[in-house]
Amino acid sequence: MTTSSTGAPTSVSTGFAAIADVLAEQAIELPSWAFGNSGTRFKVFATPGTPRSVQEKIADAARVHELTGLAPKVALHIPWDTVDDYGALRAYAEGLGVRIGTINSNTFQDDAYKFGSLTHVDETVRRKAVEHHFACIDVMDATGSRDLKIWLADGTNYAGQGDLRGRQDRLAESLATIYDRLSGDQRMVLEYKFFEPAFYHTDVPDWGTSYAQVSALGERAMVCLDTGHHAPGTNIEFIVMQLLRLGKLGSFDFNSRNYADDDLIVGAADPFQLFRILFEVIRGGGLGRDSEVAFMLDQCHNVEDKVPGQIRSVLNVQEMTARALLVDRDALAKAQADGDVLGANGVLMDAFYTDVRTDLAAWRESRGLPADPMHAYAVSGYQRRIETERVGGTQTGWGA
Ligand code: PSV
Ligand code: MN
Ligand code: MN
Repeated sequence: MTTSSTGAPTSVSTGFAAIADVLAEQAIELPSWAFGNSGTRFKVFATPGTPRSVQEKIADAARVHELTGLAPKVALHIPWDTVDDYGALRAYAEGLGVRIGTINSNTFQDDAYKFGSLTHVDETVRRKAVEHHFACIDVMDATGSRDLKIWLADGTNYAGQGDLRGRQDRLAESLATIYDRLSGDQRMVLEYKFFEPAFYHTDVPDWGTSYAQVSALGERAMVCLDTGHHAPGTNIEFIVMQLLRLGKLGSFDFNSRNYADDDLIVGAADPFQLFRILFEVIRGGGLGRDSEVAFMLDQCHNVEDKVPGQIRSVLNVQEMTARALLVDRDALAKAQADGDVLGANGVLMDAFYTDVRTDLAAWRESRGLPADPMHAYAVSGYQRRIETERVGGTQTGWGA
């Protein structure tokens, strides 16, 4: 039993049992690139055991799923994860108990894209970028992936460098051509980011621009919200609420940040923000069987081991989801209706401060999972094995 900020018992303790089934519906996609080496422009540190192929990345992702039951999908990045036979890759992944998730396009590492890709003034460059997305859709057809994720590095560094309006119009036309190529239940998700690598303007800087662009396309085009892509102080949960309200929240790229697009372990920098975001997800119907919102991670492990880094990440999402599910929504609604400012805030904080770790450990054990997946990984010998076996070849990395 816990008590509220007023000292009275709350229904938070009505308990964990009530949320167990919803928790079981949580499915998180791991980014293949989280298992590769990454770093900053100053240095990329190589780590023993780092995958040398997409198959080894998938094997690591499958290990995270095996120990947590939380990560049944792996997102790929094309061309980083190029293989000859995507049908065979799909079978390989499924043989390890995971599926291929979102396909991420890449129009930011080719010299042709120096001044833009889907927005470029030159029709030939735009065509090249559009055709890369067609190739990504071919990959989706073979892997059974539902989502094509587009993050663009397009933008300018100096005022006057580009025609902002012209670039937006060309973007709309390029996106429409790509969207028309999707079939069945395939979707496009358009990610926004307010800076970097362009530092004056980016062509999809914010949720409003992404929303305007995808709304013009149709109902299978949605917004992707990367939690690290906002100016400091932005109320991200408000954006989550608004996009769910508009039926346009397609997916998350979860990570955490202290300064910029840090891509740190989700929930590491600001667990309370993660809690607030997940509360709005739940409140808006974004979690559960009927939701189409994809929960992806977009992270880089520059100095920590990558597999346990991903295990920690999905566990953090689960822990804050559990706390957000424990919010006494009736009590909250009543306090809000009564204008009880501190009472309403107290209801939320009671759930946030509830330690769910023991309940989660028991919940995992009841499903045949290790109570402590971090510990289970540490004693499993997997890290030692990959460090011994993965010698020779070229380690994969962000941008390679
Ligand atoms: C670059 O900011 C970025 O981190 C975007 O968030 C993409 O989702 C990711 O790279 C992979 O392309
Ligand atoms: Mn992202
Ligand atoms: Mn990013």
